Amino acid sequence: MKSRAAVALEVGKPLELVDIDVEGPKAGEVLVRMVATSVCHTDAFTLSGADPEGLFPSVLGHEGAGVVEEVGEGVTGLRPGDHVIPLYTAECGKCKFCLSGKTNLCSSVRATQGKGLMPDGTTRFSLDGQPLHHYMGCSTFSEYTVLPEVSLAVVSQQAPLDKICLLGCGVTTGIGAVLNTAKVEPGATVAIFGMGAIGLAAIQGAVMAKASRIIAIDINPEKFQLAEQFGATDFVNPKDYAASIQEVIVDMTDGGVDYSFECIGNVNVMRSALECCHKGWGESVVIGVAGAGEEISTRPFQLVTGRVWKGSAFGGVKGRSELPGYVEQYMNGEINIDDFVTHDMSFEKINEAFELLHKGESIRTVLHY
Ligand code: NAD
Ligand code: AHE
Ligand code: ZN
Repeated sequence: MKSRAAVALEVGKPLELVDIDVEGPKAGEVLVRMVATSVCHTDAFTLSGADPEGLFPSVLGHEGAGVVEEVGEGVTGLRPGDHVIPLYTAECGKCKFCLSGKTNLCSSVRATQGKGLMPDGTTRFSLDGQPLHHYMGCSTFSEYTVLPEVSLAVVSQQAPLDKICLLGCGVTTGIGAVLNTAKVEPGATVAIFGMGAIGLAAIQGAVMAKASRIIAIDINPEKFQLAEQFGATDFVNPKDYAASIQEVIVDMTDGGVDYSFECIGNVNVMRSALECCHKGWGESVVIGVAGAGEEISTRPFQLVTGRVWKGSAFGGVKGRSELPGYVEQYMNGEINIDDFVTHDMSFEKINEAFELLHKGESIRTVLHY
């Protein structure tokens, strides 16, 4: 079938709006009609070429929501008409990772997903006969996309798809990193670096966890108004200080924070985030994505003296079993998604959504098919 899509043909170039060919779902796969998608910093980062693992040409996008159109042979957990959120972190429930009870990372489709292919090692997308790569197992920048069954969460039909699409990455990642990965406890002090969707969602998670002090850090002071609305208590622009940002935070907090979160993807800030943690117990969670091959560093003494460095993918959330609950929490008013949507536009304007994100003018632009 033909599908409207925004294709990343080359590194660093705007996406091309074209009609691509999409093959129907094979065994264990599902054809989904996307209704809404947003642009996450990770899509922009991949398109920029800063991550050497980025594959081209490809159909990017991993934060979306849609409706099941057709299921392939052997698919039993979903049927046409189901409302779904694509998962870049699958959940098969059977692999060593899923059975460990220790992680949300699932190995069932990860190897082929990383190569931009479906689990059978082939692609369902092509343009004028030329194969296109899938992206993060989702490819939400095509109106019709094909995913493995294990990469879809079935959610309430009552929930607006143009809002819950943000649970496909940004909102879930930030909240989950605080509640699942760090397990922030009531009264704790928290520093959050980067006030994009991920950082703002981490603020929301810290409020849910009843943190006593939530320090919002960004070099763009325009972001602080929303940070305050989400519940941050302190606002720090590193550019306002001669001292390092870790020194500033340590001074503000009688020796450092209990928890910090890096939501930027800058390895130098990752170091600052670790080093602003309190001696003896402070924990820092890396959420930001740096390019493959980049490295973080600190003095081992930072760890010897009790600070802990962790990372979090999709907020530690197991998508198929836990994401429907996040949707319910949104419907009950316990999770705010609406305030992340700073812009709404038609899918055809997708390159504008990338520009707004680059300029720091949007949190999330929701694109409607
Ligand atoms: P964004 O671009 O919307 O926000 C990043 C923010 O960081 C901006 O407000 C920017 O002004 C700020 N910033 C940039 N450099 C800074 C610095 N040196 N000091 C302080 N602030 C600085 O991005 P986003 O969509 O919120 O994503 C944030 C990061 O999280 C990205 O690296 C993205 O790839 C990553 N991410 C990771 C996961 C995961 O599962 N681990 C999921 C989603 C996104
Ligand atoms: N290619 C990069 C890593 C990319 C990365 O860390 N991706 C995040 C999701 S970002 C969503 O916006 C993730 O969850 N990774 C887990 C996984 O299994 O990919 C590199 O450094 O290699
Ligand atoms: Zn993302």
